[in-house]
Amino acid sequence: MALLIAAPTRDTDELAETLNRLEPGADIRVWPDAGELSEIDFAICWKQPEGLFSRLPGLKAVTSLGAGVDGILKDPDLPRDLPVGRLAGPRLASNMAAYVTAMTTLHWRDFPGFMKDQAARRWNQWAPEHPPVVGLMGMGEMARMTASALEALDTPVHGWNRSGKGPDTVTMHSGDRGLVEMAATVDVLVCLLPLTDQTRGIIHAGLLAAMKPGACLINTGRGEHLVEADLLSALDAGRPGRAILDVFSTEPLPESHPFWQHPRILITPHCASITLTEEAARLALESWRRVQAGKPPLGQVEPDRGY
Ligand code: OXD
Repeated sequence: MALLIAAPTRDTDELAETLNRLEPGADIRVWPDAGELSEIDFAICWKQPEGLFSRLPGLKAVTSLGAGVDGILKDPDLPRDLPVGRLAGPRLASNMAAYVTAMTTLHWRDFPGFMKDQAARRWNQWAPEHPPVVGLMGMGEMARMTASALEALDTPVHGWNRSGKGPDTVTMHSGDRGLVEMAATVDVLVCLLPLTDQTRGIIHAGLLAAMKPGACLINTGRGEHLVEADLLSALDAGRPGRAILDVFSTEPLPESHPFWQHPRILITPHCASITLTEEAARLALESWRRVQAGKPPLGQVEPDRGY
């Protein structure tokens, strides 16, 4: 029985070292040095190599090296009945809440404006009258903690998901019309959705045009939620007035990408909330033990639903 790490874009050596430290003697292998492939019964994957799953006949379950499973579920070689889990530690939701709250505040209090004032030695005292109204696309664990953090700042929170169900304190919306209505109501629209066939390209010209002039779009879901060309035209039209993007269709964002230079786009490098190595290793070992005991992996997802 062996655990395979197949995550070529991540620091796999550090993860392997941590797994070995936490579980001395465990058979931990790192792709492409994977040894006899039939011995592998559990895999931790992130942007795994093409064709990997068809080469692992003894695989009992796979887990994503993070909260999102889109990269695993879209793999054409994934066996349909293979249990898929995710590693979402307790810090993931609180880090996301911190990021969204910070970025909402940056927009609302216009900190980029104060930085320009400072550069020009200009004393421009002002503060907004009201807190911003925030709309959260998605109402999973990360969105719920984000909603609580925003509410602590007296921020009215709206939410959108498939069922229209959410915490009592959040004004919920659902359906295509509900999403447009929410976008038209809020000052800050935040995408926290999982990437599925239904949510790919969900932030397109039509939705952006519904936003209030000067509003802010924050995307911490996946780059593919946003139609990138539509955002550039929408910013030119002033709806939204600013975009804060943590995720991109191609990562790392290519040096030639027009987002880098755009005066009203703030870029962070997919760091809003990441599963850190120690936490990932502990959760992965727990998940592996569960699978060996005949239980589902931690955070098992429903492949047909996509999360
Ligand atoms: C994740 C991510 O899915 O980092 O965990 O985006």
